[in-house]
Amino acid sequence: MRQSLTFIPTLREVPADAEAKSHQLLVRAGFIRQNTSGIYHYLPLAHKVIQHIQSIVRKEMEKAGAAELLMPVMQQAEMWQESGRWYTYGPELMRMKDRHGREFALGPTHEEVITSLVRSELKSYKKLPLTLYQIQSKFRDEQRPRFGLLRGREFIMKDAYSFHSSLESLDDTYNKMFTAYSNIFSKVGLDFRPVIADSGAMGGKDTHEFMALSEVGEDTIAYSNTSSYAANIEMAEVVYQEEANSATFKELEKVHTPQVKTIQDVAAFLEVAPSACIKSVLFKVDDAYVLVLTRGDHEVNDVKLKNLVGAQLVELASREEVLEIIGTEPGFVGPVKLEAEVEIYADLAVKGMTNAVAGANESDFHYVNVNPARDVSVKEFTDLRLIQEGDVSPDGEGTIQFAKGIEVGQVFKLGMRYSEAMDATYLDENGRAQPMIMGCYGIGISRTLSAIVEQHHDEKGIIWPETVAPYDLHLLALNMKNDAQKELAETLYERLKEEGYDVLFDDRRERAGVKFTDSDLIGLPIRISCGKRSEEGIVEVKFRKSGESQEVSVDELISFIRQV
Ligand code: 9G3
Repeated sequence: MRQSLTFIPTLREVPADAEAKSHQLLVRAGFIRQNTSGIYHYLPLAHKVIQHIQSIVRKEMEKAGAAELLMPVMQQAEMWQESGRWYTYGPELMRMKDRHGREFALGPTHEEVITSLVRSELKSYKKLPLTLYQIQSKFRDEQRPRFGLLRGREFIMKDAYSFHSSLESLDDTYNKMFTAYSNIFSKVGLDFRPVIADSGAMGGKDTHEFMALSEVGEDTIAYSNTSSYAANIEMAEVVYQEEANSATFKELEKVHTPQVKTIQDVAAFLEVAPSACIKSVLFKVDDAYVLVLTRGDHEVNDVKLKNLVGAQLVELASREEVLEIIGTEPGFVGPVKLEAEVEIYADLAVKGMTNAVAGANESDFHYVNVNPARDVSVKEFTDLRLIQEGDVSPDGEGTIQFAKGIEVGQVFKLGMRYSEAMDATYLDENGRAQPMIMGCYGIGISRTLSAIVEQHHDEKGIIWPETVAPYDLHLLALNMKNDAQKELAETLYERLKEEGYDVLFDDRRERAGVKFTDSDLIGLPIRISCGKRSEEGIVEVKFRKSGESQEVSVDELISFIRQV
């Protein structure tokens, strides 16, 4: 493609509203432009990268036995009402009306749509398993779109759905998809980790997220420094070593702690370690309240709490609610002699505590010498805390470290969550109607593009892995007014295309400096410059990643390029 014909509006200055590096570079290098908040144009170079990513995805979907289709973006409200999600999703679900006033959702995902298609077409167990996928724009009205394509309101997703007559068959497809995802993210050049994740509102049980490591990632990954264990921090279970604690229980005693509220302040005031304090936090779970106890130096993992009590909604009780339910202000709440009718759950680490400090449920007072076994009626001791760096890895190998990740893919075992709600059944070998067992599998295509840039750039611009680079080669005629340089470049342009290379030819009437700067920004793997030595048939070949360059005679150029 000639640069004088295409559309690559590069910028010198960094766009003010772009925080993430990938957002800055994709805008400066002329790959994307924002239309409005969270909604982007994919300009020609970005569109090429998207096509490369999609073709890698399609090859792996084919290997996994998935067939591509394309479903409607406009989704009748009735389907969402059948699954119940019409009522559980809020403003994030884009809704619209047609000319007859009928309600629709703009597809954020397609569980309802694919289930309604398959249930009307597929009747016999002989037709299972079936895996279908599409690559399509999705719509989610994010409250805070940010970081360019990383969190948009309209984005491109590959979403696949599988249908089974047995859990074994689901496992088989899940594993095939897991392998396909690992191949895809390796091929596009991402440093990624599959992590154990929480299925959240999706229902179903097993799920893994594929995380591209990056400081701008919104998710925290807990991973072992010696084994392959990795989990979304929400899901990382904590391994407890019961410490033998032979301390004798001392007499419970109420002490005056005027305006001393936080664990740090209480510990300092009473001259004990935070780990000798019990933190008591009131949560609202759906429309009930529970008191959760953790050791003073630990944090409650509210996803574990949510899964424990089976709530839809888990949130911290407000100051007003604490005053109303417990009768004292936050900071003096505790589990001892609690009048309030709230259940008390405690993290396992609390079980072994002796002679601990806790709020006295009275402003300006705490208890010392609290022994949970004697003084507290705990409904259940269980793993309720957030894992911390340095903890033992749950698989027993190594210790936990944290990393930030960008979720670029997710695989779910859905079970019968949708087939039961929508009566999607098949006739089994005995002619009995059974709900289909489902799985679903997503890749954020546009998010993957940004994640690649996050991991592949330097201060001069993007460094595209050659598997997804918009073009293989960047051919520059440094001075188009110089006949020797222009002729040589034109000749090479034709030759390289004949050899099957995808070539971006900078034939613009611009100064060499502008061409070099743009070329470094755009980040194609190899740059061929026709400059001063064009008369001698010598060009400069430069590698974007290593920065190395060397002079090559044109008659060796093709074989040189081929070998690299
Ligand atoms: C909605 C809205 C936002 C959503 C969803 C539904 C996320 C929703 C989860 C999934 C699960 C899988 C198939 C591909 C892989 C991921 N955000 N999810 O269901 F209505 Cl507004 O999308 N779907």
